Amino acid sequence: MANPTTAGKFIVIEGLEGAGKSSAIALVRDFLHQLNGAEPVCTREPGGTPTAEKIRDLVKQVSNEDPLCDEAECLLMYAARAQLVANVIKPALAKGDWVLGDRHNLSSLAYQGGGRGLLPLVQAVSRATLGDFAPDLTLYLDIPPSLGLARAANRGALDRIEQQAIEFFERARDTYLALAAADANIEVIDATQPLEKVHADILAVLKQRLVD
Ligand code: Z5A
Repeated sequence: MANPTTAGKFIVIEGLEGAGKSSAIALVRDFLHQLNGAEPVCTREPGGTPTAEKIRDLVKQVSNEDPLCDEAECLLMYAARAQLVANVIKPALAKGDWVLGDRHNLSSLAYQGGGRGLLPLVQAVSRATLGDFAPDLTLYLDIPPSLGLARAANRGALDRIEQQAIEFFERARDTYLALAAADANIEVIDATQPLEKVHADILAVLKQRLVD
């Protein structure tokens, strides 16, 4: 591919449950491999380091004896993210590697900020833990929650966050869209389209933002 960018960048895929992140990540990973001649470092959030994966288990499990309160959920998301950024993402970027993230800070703004109504807490913890650190490009796969949850319904038992009422996901989607409208580094992809069209739109954005 012509004119590859040499310094590593941090690319993130975001979207509600069932938006199609898994196949989008495979597509972007292949694109970056072709562009740079090397696989990007792939991360997922919450998770991606041994400590952050333990936190992932904590936030996903249902406990009737000790239900996770919204503030603890928010702080745990940032504890996991701080570990991942410090021990994986920043070292990889410093080496010149590309990093491809399955979710990042925008998920906390959407789910904990919009969904849980904790935006001031999310913004304060985000500033305190990440400072100005942010992805170079985020692809937000936009889908109405009713469609996303229907697509994801066949995947077995729902975790604690997946069990939230549809209004929670609607608030999260509204927040995703509002933040995307205000940030030139977030591209919205219409994920209600057939998969081939979603992928064509993703490749068009990647070519325009990373190659042209
Ligand atoms: N969370 C949070 O609250 N705060 C945070 O800061 C962070 C996360 C970082 C992580 O769960 C949970 O944590 C998540 C947000 C919260 N909870 N929720 N809800 P996860 O990592 O286990 O799950 P996920 O990230 O939500 O989902 P996923 O499984 O990784 O991917 P997906 O995008 O939801 O779905 P998919 O597997 O790619 O696609 C679903 C199905 O739809 C599949 O069968 C596809 O073949 C099909 N599909 C996909 N695209 C299409 C199109 N275009 N047409 C037709 N069918 C399609």
